Amino acid sequence: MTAVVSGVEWQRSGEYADIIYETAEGIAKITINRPERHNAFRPQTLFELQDAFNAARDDSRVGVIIFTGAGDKAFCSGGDQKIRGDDGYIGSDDDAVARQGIGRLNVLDLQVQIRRLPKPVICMVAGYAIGGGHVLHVCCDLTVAADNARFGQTGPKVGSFDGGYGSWLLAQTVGLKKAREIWYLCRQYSAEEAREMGLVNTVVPLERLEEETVAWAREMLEKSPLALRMVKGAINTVSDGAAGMQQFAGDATMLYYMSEEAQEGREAFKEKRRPEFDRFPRRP
Ligand code: S0N
Repeated sequence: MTAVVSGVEWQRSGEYADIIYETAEGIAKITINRPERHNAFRPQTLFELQDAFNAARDDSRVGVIIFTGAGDKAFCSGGDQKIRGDDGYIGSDDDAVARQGIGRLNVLDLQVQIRRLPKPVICMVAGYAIGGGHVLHVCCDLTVAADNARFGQTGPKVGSFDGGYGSWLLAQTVGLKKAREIWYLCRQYSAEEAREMGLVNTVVPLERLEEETVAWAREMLEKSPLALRMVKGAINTVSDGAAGMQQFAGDATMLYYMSEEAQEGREAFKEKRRPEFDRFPRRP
């Protein structure tokens, strides 16, 4: 199915109940599609999001991902409080774990996936980015907000908290004092206030939201994909500690594999000869 929005011919694919996956011009757009609950997520939403982010990662035509919510009332209002059990969110009947009565907190896997994905992810926010939905926007590389956007955490008001990226990555983004204010007081902040505290990159009129977000994506698509990958990894390495280092080191190995020097080692093994590494400079 094709939909033309802001001059972009989005091509829909995948069989999903809670999300929409579309691609166009090297961009993947992933939309949470539960507007009747302000795009709150349930376990199935998160499994589908993980699948779509994987599809975008594996598609070599895709260079940038836009993550958004359906409608103009909310990007995402966090975990679906109406299906929250006593130990997490209770999934649907076809979920074997849910059938045992065990809840899930699988948003954490999605947060890590967004951080590890070696392509820029832009969060496109119209309306609310609240609770776990706010944390998802914090995990994205960039945020483009509409002028009707509202940001905030609700955890201490509704009996939850995010002590991971939702706390310390937020603190790294807006500073310790502001992060404490956001969590302790559970206030909502306008798009302009969010921009002033460095929580979003830009604010645009609602009617220009997608056009502007696509323009940012196109600008990045003109840049070197490997350079973007390494910069994303480098920035996240500092805040992700050893796990970030592991990702960054893996990227270094990938770049090494791409060198003639590494390929000489592989060829020598296959040809059962000594590798001729003296052909390569011992760089200063
Ligand atoms: C966003 C708010 C402020 C909007 O208010 P407004 O405009 O008055 O609209 P409403 O009438 O309230 O909402 C419209 C309809 O949407 C439903 N709805 C909204 N949010 C949710 C939600 N989160 N869950 C279920 N339904 C929701 C409303 O109920 C309404 O539908 P009707 O009329 O049919 O009832 C306002 O809606 C609001 O405050 N929403 C709740 C925000 C919230 O508290 N979210 C949850 C916060 N907690 C988390 O997200 C969990 C944290 C987390 O993800 C996590 C972190 C670490 C480890 C694990 C986890 C984990 O839990 O997985």
